Amino acid sequence: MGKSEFRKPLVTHIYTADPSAHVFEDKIYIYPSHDLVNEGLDDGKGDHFQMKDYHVLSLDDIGAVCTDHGEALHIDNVPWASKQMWAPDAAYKNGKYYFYFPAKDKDDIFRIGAAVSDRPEGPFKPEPDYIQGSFSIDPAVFVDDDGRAYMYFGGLWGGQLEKWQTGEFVRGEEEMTAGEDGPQGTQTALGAMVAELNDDMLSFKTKPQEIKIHDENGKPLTADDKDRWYFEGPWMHKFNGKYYLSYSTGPTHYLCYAESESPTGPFKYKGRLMEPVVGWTTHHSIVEFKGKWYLFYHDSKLSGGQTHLRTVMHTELEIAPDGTITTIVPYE
Ligand code: FUB
Repeated sequence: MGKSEFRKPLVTHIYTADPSAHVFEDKIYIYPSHDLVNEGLDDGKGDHFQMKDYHVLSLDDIGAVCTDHGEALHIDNVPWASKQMWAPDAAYKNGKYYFYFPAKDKDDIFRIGAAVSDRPEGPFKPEPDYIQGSFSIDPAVFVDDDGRAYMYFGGLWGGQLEKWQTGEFVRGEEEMTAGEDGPQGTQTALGAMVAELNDDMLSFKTKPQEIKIHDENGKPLTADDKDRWYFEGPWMHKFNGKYYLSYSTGPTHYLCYAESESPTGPFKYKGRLMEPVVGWTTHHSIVEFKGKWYLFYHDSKLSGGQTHLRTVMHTELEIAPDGTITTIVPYE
């Protein structure tokens, strides 16, 4: 398939975003957010993202018609959650499919929940409480070749990551502008968090630790390095034995990636994965299918640029033997 055949909405009957793609049962399953039209304010704190449920999509093959398997989980069935079901992910282990999702709890604090199914498309049965020790948004679960599973998570501003710098949630002033309570200027930027999961895939084995991304001189990226800093949307892929953490830079709208010898880092910044798309957020996943690599991502073109009404799509990636990814220019 050429570039023009890719890079089109996978479905148009609903708005979808934040696609986490995995190969299960020889098909590509896509776990997106389900964007809804709403009156929420675009205030930099994400209040216009008021999602209430998840649909699972799948592709039998590249170029096939995308199937919507319908609602896989609704917020009304999650006892601990109050609102804002944001970017999810899924994993397979021990004969079960695990679905991970962030939502605000009854105290307006983002937590990460888990739900289980026998089928990749769900429906998923949520656990009664969120994963203890979890916080912030955008879970991405990576199961390594040795069977160990890691959850990457965390997002700034509306995702509340900077409110956890002391290890406890510090609410801050209501009128505070998004990001004011995080590191500034030449201070070290905050990183994504990583925690190893227990074999039950429903609890943390290790306390979440912050991932540092270093520049070409071995120095951690700083808060003013906004073309390269970590903002949200972590994803992990392994290529030729090395680990690649990719992520969104938020206000500068890039997708970037960094390389490590270990799934928990430290990582060295390696490059830009994708130039900005129409819309504010970029959020992606990377998956290998039948010997080729694909990027799943979203833009806001279908909704005329409304930042909270997005559509998932995919394209092929070119990865060199040393892990370097050719930067995607989305509309070329
Ligand atoms: O979909 C809501 C939020 O927008 C996600 O959690 C972020 O990654 C951004 O895409």
